[in-house]
Amino acid sequence: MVTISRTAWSARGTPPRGSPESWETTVSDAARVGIVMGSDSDWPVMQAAAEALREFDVAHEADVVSAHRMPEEMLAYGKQAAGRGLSVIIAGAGGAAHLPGMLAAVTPLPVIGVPVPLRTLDGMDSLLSIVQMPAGVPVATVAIGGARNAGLLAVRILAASDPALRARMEEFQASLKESAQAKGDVVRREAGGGRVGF
Ligand code: RP5
Repeated sequence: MVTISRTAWSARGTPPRGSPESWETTVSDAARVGIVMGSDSDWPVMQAAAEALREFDVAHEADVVSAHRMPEEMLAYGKQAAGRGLSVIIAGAGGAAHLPGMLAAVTPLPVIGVPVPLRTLDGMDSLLSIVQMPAGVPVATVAIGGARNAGLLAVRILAASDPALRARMEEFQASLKESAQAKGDVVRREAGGGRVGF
């Protein structure tokens, strides 16, 4: 049962038939990863997390759950996340970015924080707000604007107990290696040199 999410995006292709309300419930109940953010202005950054999850066919939901503007709903989201079947929360926020830490305070699930860069301070404020958690309440913080890595880290967390997903992550890593090697080919060709020993 969904009590918080009003707007959700699914990784599961075509939405099931039915009313918008039942679609939302179906999508959110199936989600394994919750992507939340302080404002819709964070979405252009945060959608990279959703894209990464989609690449691995990991069902997810996304919504605005502001720590400062809707604190009761934020706490309810965090408290209900595990019971709703989520396994990982990705939380992005900018400025005084308290959302990831506050969610980590009320859920036993792993929380990945994404510092969203705002116009001022280049995202350093967001980064420091998220990364400097007190002992006992961890938030796995990715780089400023690093939502794609947040999505990939969520996949790795799920893959630790999901052999099929782990195999897909290994394939992905092999493809990264191939593309890095292709970049080396370009540099060596332009530099007029040969292999450098590996
Ligand atoms: C933060 O304030 C949000 O996470 C967002 O990064 C920032 C600005 O929010 P808006 O004023 O664009 O709604 O809480």
